[in-house]
Amino acid sequence: MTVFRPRATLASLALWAPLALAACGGGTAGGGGAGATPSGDILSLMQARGLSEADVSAALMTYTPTGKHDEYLTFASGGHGGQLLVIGVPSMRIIKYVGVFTPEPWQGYATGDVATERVLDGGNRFGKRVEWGDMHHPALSETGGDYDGQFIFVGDKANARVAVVGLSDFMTRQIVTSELIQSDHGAAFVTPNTDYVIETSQYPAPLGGGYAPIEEFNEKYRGAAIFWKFDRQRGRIDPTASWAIELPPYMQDLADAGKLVSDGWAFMNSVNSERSYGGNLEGRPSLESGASQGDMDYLHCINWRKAEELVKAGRTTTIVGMKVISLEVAAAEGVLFFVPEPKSPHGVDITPDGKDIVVGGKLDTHATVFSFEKIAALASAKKFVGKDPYGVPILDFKESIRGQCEIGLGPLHTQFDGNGFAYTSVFIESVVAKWSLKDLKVVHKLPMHYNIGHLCAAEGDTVSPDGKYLIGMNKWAMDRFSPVGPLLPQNFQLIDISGAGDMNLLYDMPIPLGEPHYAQMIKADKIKAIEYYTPVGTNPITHEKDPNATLAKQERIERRADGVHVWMTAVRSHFTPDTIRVKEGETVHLHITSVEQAFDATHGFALGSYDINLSIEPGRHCDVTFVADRAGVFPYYCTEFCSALHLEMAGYLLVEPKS
Ligand code: CUK
Ligand code: CUA
Repeated sequence: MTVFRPRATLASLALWAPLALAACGGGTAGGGGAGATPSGDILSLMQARGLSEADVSAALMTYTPTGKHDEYLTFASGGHGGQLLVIGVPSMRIIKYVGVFTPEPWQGYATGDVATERVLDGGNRFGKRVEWGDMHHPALSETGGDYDGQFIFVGDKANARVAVVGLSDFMTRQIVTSELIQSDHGAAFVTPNTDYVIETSQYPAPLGGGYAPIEEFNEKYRGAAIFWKFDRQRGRIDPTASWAIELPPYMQDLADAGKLVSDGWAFMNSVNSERSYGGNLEGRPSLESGASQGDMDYLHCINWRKAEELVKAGRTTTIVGMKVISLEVAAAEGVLFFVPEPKSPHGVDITPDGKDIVVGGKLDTHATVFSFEKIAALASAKKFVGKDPYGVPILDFKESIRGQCEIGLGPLHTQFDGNGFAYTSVFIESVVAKWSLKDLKVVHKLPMHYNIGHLCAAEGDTVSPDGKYLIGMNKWAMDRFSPVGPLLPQNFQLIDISGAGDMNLLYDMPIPLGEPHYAQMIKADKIKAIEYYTPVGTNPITHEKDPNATLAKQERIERRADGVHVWMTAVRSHFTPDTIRVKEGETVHLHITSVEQAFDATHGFALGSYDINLSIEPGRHCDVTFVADRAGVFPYYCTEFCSALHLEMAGYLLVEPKS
């Protein structure tokens, strides 16, 4: 049994001294230090729970007492769950799920509510609704390269969609998609003032969604980078002002926008310069082995400011409604350059000063640090070592890099603190490697459990990262949590990176949803969320008073040419009207307004068998349209326990049979 002796780190915790004093029932004031002795109560608690001194130290750094808020909010992708997760840091409490690519009944998102159904329909592919998405990379809106807390954008890899989520109410406002591309991965990434949201395809296919035999892969299959124009005033992407650049049929991977000195450029890496397209039952090598034959792939460097000029000058062709700069034009006009990068790279991350581009090697043991200054100089001097088969100029690898950091097995993604250190996830080795950007030397490795993918540091993608916290987003959980069958959660591990030296593991948090890929962590006080919708009857998508908003005493039922309209209000603890009579086969339009203006006084509206569930937050207006095609008696009720008479907040839809 080890005797508990507070270390300097423990004693230096601001929380520690008061806790020790309180626990000792007063004790001697004297600034904590080595003199602060834990009470018998704390010692026995530690013994009973088998906690070490390091455990208690970690607990003190993450424990967030009742009523206290977290310093940071992390927005994590919910992977193929299609939802966005909001997590408090350092407590690692899940605060919200935001329905984005998937209907979310609790929020009344696309489960009958017309406004949100339309948002989801914005992402329809080839005329069909898609009710799930594979969310990979959230990107907070930026002003001057810093997160501004207004919006967050996310990409759906499977269906090539990008969504806009408003952070005044954490609602998905818009989903856009272009059939130009059939998948994405380099999405979503924003330029430093959120002029553009970048979405880059992953798996090459004929542009626009047509068919071409796979044997014509090199000739007919292409990638593309879409630059979605964001209209901050309207809080919407403007598809008509958006454009794309055609790319060769390599598999473009992650992207990042330049900042400060490299503002105006975007970078994305790629795998499969071999242009392997599989066929392992047809006598060709499998896609995977064919794609990893060569030693180098291509880092794509895009001068998007120049591309923007070409678009303005009309140097585009239009494919499925999207203006596209052809590969030929992009290569000839100095928009697109390639730099070789080590075998099967994965992450590409721009340093906070915008000077360097860090690429993780995946099948290489290095993080390669490319110099923007060198790349830009070679590009403008037209100093090329050759061209790829599509005429894209290639710069010399050695002349483009500042150096390489020997990281370990399988470096993927990199984040930064504000103190000159980079943190790279090392997938195969299952560690986070902390290394110095100055001399490119690893200073510490912290084991992860297990197989880390992305990592996310406080304000980590901005021009001024905070350091402090890092989250390792681990792909496997294995023995970390209670067994729950073969499908296990993933494990987000919170790491203290505040010190100049070693990193410290603080907390394990299971993520029982999708496969979260990436996250961004923002200072919580940057987010100005509303407490309720005002004025009463606000449509949460337009943020304007809805034309069908219903105030108290305006409730009514009218029969019109297009069906039965019900203008309804919800308030603690009744719906008005609470009796709705219709005939079988009639179309029913419900216009429901919560006339509440009280914080957290949310009502729900569930109409079972008709597949309708709404969340009617205070002041929110919801519309529903359905055909009453089943005769019978259908209760509707409030799904949020809103008051002592919540159970009585109900009514009946009476559908009278035709005959
Ligand atoms: S990816 Cu998942 S670990 Cu989609 Cu950014 Cu690298
Ligand atoms: Cu309203 Cu329960």
